[in-house]
Amino acid sequence: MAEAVINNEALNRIIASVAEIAGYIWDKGWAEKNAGNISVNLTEAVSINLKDDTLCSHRELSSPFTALAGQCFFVTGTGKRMRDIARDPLSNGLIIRIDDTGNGYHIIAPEDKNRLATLRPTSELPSHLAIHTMISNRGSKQRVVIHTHATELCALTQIKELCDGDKLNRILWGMHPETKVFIPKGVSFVPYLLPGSKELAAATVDALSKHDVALWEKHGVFAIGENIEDTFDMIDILAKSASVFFTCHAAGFEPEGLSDDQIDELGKLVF
Ligand code: 2HA
Ligand code: ZN
Repeated sequence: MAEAVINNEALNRIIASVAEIAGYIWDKGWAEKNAGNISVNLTEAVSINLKDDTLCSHRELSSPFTALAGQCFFVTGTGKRMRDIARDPLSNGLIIRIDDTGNGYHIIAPEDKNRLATLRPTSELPSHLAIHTMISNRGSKQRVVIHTHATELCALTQIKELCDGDKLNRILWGMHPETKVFIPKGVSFVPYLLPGSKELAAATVDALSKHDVALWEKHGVFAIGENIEDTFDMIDILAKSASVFFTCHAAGFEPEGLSDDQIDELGKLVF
């Protein structure tokens, strides 16, 4: 196996945070079976020094990611359950380094060859790497990408007349003051496309170039952030707003919502 030298302290902190948040996602009921996936750009946080990368297991990517050449990521494994990632993140996820051409990647960890035979990155790897490329190109500090099936947000995009960014934001901001405060740019709406497809990856990159959260029609949510806690919190806050909306409807009344002036006032708050 590869002679990879990893700065373990920084890495352990990040992996422990991934495990903690994966557990919350499971507890929330957003992660049936293998639903959802997480990736974290580790390039600056850890120094992974490949002494001999020819010894690492190498795989081709379905399309090249040249801008990410040499960058390292933690990615959850395809078919892996959030509840298992919470318990044992490095048996249910991988650390990969995009090779110097960007056409493939080396698997740095886990170092157990038997597990490597079956462990593959998330089926949404094209979306994750396309988003990391966009983030890397614009030089922002965001490092984390979370995809999950937040039930309340999935339900919102089942309402055809709400499938529009402006309409979704008006409802989400209106249901709770914290939503405008913590997600001031709101969400983008991505019309339904095949999961795992290049088309969905391209549409998601476009959506996340303007917002930190994208709602995938009838599927789930993608969010980007500087650390995994804050990224999860944005999804949690949005899910709260959606939950208030549905609770009011279930109780038989149309929620009044905050007024435009109240939402504008919240947008000016500085923390
Ligand atoms: O990881 O959620 O969209 C499984 C999925 C695919
Ligand atoms: Zn999904």
